Amino acid sequence: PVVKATTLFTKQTKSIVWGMQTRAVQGMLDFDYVCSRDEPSVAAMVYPFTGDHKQKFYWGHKEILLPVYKNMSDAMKKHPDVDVLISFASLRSAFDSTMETMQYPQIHTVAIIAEGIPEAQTRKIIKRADEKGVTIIGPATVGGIKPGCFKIGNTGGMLDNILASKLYRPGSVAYVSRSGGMSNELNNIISRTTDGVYEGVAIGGDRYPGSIYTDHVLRYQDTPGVQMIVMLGEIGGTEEYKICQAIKSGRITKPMVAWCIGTCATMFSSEVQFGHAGACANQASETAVAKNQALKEAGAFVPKSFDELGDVIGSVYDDLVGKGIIVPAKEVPPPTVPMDYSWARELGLIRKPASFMTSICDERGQELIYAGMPITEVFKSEMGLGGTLGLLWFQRRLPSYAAKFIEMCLMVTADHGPAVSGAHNTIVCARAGKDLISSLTSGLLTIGDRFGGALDAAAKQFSKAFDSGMLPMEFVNKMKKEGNLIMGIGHRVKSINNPDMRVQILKDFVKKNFPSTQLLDYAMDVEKITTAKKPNLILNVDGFIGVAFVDLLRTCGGFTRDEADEFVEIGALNGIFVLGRSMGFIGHYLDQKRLKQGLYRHPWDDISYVLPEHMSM
Ligand code: Q5B
Repeated sequence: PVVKATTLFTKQTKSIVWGMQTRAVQGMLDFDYVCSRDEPSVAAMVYPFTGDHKQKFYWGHKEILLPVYKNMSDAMKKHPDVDVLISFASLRSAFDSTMETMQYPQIHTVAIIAEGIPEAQTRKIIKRADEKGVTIIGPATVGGIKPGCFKIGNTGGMLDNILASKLYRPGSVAYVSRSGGMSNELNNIISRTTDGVYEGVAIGGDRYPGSIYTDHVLRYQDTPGVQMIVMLGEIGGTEEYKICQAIKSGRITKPMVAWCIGTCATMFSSEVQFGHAGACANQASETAVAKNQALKEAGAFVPKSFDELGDVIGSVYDDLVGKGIIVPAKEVPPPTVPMDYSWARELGLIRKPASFMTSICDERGQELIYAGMPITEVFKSEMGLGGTLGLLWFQRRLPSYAAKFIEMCLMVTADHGPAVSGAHNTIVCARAGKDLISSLTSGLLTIGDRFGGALDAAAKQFSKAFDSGMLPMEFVNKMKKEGNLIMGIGHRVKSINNPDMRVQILKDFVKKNFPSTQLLDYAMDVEKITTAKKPNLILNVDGFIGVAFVDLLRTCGGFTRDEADEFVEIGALNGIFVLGRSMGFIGHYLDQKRLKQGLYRHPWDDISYVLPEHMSM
């Protein structure tokens, strides 16, 4: 096999990240920045599922753009200085993409993060890597870190952890572990007991890791900056014995602290498979206890238990400092990296006034919440459309008669034929070739005082008169004297001789179910007076819903008087007509499209042209 590099990462190392892992890339860039690197360690990303484009990242306080390539060949061609590939490819695509990566001689190191790659594929990757002189880190790993130089993906955790473990500058201790999680624990232990980590690699938990303990330990032995080595082995496999051999043969001369985790396996009567695929002892020599014993006998510093690992690392380090082999460097504070807004917020370090406030619906959690009620509960309680509207418009779980009344209002206002202003507009718009939303809104925009939008005004006028103790006759006369129409009174086609059944249906229900109908009774007394003047001056559908709704809000028990008045004030009641009639307008739109109706042009004979006479000077 071709000889592999001893130094995998420097302060100039550039990498390509395979996969759209923007958080991991930002983590690498933040690490680079606190390490005072001159340039980001990520040159580009490769993601086959989008076209070539650029992604925005932060470099300290500045925003920068990194290229994303669809094809690996383009990325390699454009970035010949890259020699590391970090693969976030899934367990399904990692094999093909790693094999492709190794076609490019510029690549010396590949980190494979994916877990669950078939062992047969990993073995092919290892064979090809040996032929090409490529160091593989992984699969099934978080990667590795070289303080001051380079960080693979998510290794070392978030920036606060990197800072706490002083991973922004090199120490004298290099480590190798299988587990990515435990590598972070080693970062912590080593930073607390020594001058810090020089380099750390997690080789991954698979039975066939792309590189083994020995590969890295021998690299560390040959790296001048490394003064002591830590190996965190584990139950399963026999790789640790190669280290024993290397110590005994004198290939490893630097002090070596070692511990194999999984010693508790001996407490079980049968064989234990730990979390990693390779973490199972198939024979006595593969147990953690046997390997720890062998390492100790070979001359490694082996603690009595994992708890004492830090103490042993600390005492070996102190000894090296005492001998003058390690001279701790002066601490230089790293440059500061601004904290991400979302993280700072999560930690409660900052606050910002929200631009929006909302109180009816919350979709952020596991379940959608309507005014405090989870959507599953909304359905379980069978509150229907009326109850749902009660939650979203009035923020109350309304009594079932109220929910039913709302539903009836929506049903009776759903449509009143093609001739009414709104439906007419919707139809004309649809026939002009417009889409559903344009046609619908064209109809909705006609709703106002004269057509369909008199509910709130009727509620206000009638309740004001009633609350001030005005007699119905006084109210009618006052409005007449002031030259004002009474909102909710009058209809173009309906009259006492042609009663509006919609109003009749609602009246029957309200009379039977509402606790009180004071305002409705008052409005009906007004109607007696107006219809005596003219039979079409009935309490129309807008007026009926308006006054009945006031009775409902005031007497259903769910609202204070102020709250009830506020809903009328802010125009909630016209919403009932708008919502109901939207059903009809959509129906008219679909109808016109289905009937393939062409462009409408109003006939001339139906228009009276009243232009001014031609004027001569
Ligand atoms: N007079 C609705 O008027 C209409 C009077 C009045 C006192 C009144 C008119 C009106 C208030 C607004 C209102 C909702 C324009 C209507 C709806 C939905 C719909 C529609 C559909 C659907 C009808 C004749 C005489 C005059 C007037 C007097 C009229 N209204 N006096 N208070 N409110 N109402 N809108 O028939 O002495 O002869 O000069 O504006 O509630 O939109 O189906 O079509 O479901 O789609 O054109 O049901 O009432 O009457 O203007 O010729 O007046 O009655 O002062 O008196 P008309 P006009 P005088 S429901």
